[in-house]
Amino acid sequence: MSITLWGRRNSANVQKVSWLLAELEMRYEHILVGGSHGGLDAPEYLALNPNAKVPTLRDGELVLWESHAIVRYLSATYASGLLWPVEPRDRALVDQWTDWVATTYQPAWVGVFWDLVRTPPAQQNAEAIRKGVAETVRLQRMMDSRLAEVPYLAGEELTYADIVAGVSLYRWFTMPVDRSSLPHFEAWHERLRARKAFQEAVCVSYEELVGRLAF
Ligand SMILES: N[C@@H](CCC(=O)N[C@@H](CS)C(=O)NCC(=O)O)C(=O)O
Repeated sequence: MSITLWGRRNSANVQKVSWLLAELEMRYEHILVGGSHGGLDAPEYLALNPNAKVPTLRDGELVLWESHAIVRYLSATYASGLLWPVEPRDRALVDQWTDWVATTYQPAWVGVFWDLVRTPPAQQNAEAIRKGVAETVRLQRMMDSRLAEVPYLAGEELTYADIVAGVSLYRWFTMPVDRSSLPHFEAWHERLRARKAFQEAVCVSYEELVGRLAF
């Protein structure tokens, strides 16, 4: 087994993969590309990932891009029954929340991050920020209701659904937003934050992204 991960540490999509690899205590080579590191338009990178984004993962002969495909592959291969349930009914719940993150939650919270953190203050649109925060909180309220019943999004155990959603937490709780009180969502944040793998992969400074729209 020889695993290589390409991507910058302050990318939320890369953090899904590095968090998961840290949970599994897997050894891998990490090549820093994207953002201020550049390299995404290099022919050798485009040959691996024609989408010219991070993350990209190589495991032996297999090359994969799209963060959710990567976490699903790693979980199925190296964490079956752990981060990837075996029963189809349990697995379906993991994928329900994972797809919801891709289509609904991540566009909302990342939109707020771009409008509020990446956009220089002089160019910010207060109304867009207000709407983005309201939508993100509405979606977090959905998670709060779910997390009132179970400790993790898909049930009793941590799965990759928590990882793809949970990469939002460090940024959300450090951004200057008006956060509503959501006790079960906050308790889930505490549970995830207690994990060494979360601290290593997700609690990463995003200082170089502040006021920077370039990448
Ligand atoms: N849907 C893709 C999105 C990938 C993506 O947009 N990555 C961003 C970073 S989060 C990127 O590569 N931006 C250009 C850069 O970092 O230079 C995934 O989940 O992997």
